[in-house]
Amino acid sequence: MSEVKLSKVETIKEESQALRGNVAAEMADENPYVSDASYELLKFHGSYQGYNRDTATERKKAGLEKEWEFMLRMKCPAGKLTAKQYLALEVIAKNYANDTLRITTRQTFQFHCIIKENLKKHIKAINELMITTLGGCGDVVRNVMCTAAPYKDAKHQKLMEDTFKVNDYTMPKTKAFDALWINDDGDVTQASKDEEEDLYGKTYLPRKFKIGLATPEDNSIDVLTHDLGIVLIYEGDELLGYNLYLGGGLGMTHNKAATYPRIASPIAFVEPENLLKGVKAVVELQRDHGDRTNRKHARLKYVVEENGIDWTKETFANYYDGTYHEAKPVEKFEVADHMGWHQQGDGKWFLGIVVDSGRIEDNENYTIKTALHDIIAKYEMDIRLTADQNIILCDIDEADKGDIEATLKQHGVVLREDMSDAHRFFLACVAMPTCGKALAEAERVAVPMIKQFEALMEKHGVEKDKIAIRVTGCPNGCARPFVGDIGIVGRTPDHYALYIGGDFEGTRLNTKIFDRVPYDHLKDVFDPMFARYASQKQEQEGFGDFAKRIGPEVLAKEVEALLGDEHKWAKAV
Ligand code: SRM
Ligand code: SF4
Repeated sequence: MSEVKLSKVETIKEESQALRGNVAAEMADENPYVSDASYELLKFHGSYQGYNRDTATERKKAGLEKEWEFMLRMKCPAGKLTAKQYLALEVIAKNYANDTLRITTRQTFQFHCIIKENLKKHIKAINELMITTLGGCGDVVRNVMCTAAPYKDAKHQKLMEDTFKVNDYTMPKTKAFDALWINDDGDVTQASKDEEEDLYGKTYLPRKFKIGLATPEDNSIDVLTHDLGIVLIYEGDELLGYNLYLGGGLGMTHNKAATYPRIASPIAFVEPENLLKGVKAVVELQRDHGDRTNRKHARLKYVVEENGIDWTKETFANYYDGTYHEAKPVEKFEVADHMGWHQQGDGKWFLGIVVDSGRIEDNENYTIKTALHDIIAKYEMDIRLTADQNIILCDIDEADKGDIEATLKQHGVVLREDMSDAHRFFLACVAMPTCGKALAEAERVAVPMIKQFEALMEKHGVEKDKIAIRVTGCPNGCARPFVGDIGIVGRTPDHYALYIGGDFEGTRLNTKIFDRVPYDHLKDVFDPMFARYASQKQEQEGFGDFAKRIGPEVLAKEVEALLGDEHKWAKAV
């Protein structure tokens, strides 16, 4: 039998002494960058090395080194932060990064443009706030998500409690993080015996692993796009237990059929006291069965899809220390809107504020960073970051609502009730200039794109319809474009593949209709589609459901017939 050739990263992990490698020495050397091995290990500590893509070509021509910089991602289970933490993170972003906080699609903050000599200071400063970046990235369980709404009822409290429980249980045990970044007397080259990773093992997982928790009434985290989606099943007020959905994931490569997005499948049900046993079984299943030879084929979704549902159930049952039960039927998922004002249930209010692409900065559109700073410094409220890159201010007294609204308006921040749904539900990933994978722009074209969609929807009288539009700079799917009503996915500079027919509730994948639409022609595709939607939609039917009913390919062919003679790109796929 030929020997299995593991991917390079497997050897790097194996030889790393529990994620230490040569990171300490390289952090201290004169280079503005690190080696390939340290690049891989740094991910586990929460950081990606990249470079400024806007300046790279010019600098190369001029014989200059790239502008190397590091991105840093915190862990922030359930998106929960205190005012004190928020205000301190603002200062850290100013001191060591590009003075912006970037809310991610997984409810945490990223910092961009950190130079190497500031990385250690940055991580240490975050750690002083009792926040870690360990496991922000890397082949471990990533930030654990749940619905961010801070309702003060038993169900939401339980959701939050469970999220923290799963997060704590899946944290890596390595002391490398403390040794490298926090304590000056830790061992930066050798792991000790008590650092053994009982859950992960020496080579951790084959790939990143994502866990999210939700209820059927509020799937605002797209729970079925997770490697492990955990859905709380209630009968009235009684928690019966948890459905475990396995094998969700969105990343793919354009025109490589072996890679694909996938919605997670219901595999098992576990009783309330067995949640962690269920999590353990799923993580171990992926640890032992995920493909360690090919990182493009290493996620749990490929294990589930290729071995089948029966195999997955049986294998889960073998790992699970308890009696196996089939998942309970769930009729439908819904998405609740947590933006705007809501009563918490304890006499206080929370306010959800839409942050364009999650980027908290003062810019020509609004001065949201100053507005949030002033409000949070004055009222010292708790904060929740949401899975759609927005922020929730909690625990607000009725009497303070007016002042808070006035501050936001004064800084040009549009409140939910004054905002179109196209704007409200728009997601854009980071993309250029920091993301090394971006094929086209996303965050930087989000605001003009929203305006285009608003104008089109208004033209056809569907501006009040909830439509989730999601744009990414490449098919890795970081803004979850394959589960929105409309997915716009970077293909080449200024060109996007288009997807329609997913549902607003995040339970159905959409379908590709065009491969390479120039940015300037996006409106030409959606103009006729919205016209037909406006005239033929059924009551309460979203655009994604409409597209699915008529057939994405039918709608695409109509656009092709309309534009095809004039435009080469207008060829339905
Ligand atoms: Fe992502 C890689 C940004 C959520 C799928 N993602 C990246 C990197 C690190 C680029 C890289 O590998 O060099 C991006 C950093 C860009 C930058 O400059 O900051 C990046 N991903 C993001 C964020 C910040 C997007 C955002 O605009 O908010 C999100 C951070 C989440 C977090 O806080 O942990 C983010 N990424 C997602 C999601 C959505 C989710 O998890 O709910 C997905 C799709 C779900 C999934 O995992 O399948 C996602 N990111 C990927 C992939 C594809 C993985 C795959 O299985 O093929 C990559 C590429 C990779 O891992 O090789 C990737
Ligand atoms: Fe980068 Fe692609 Fe993710 Fe966008 S979707 S942040 S371009 S990896």
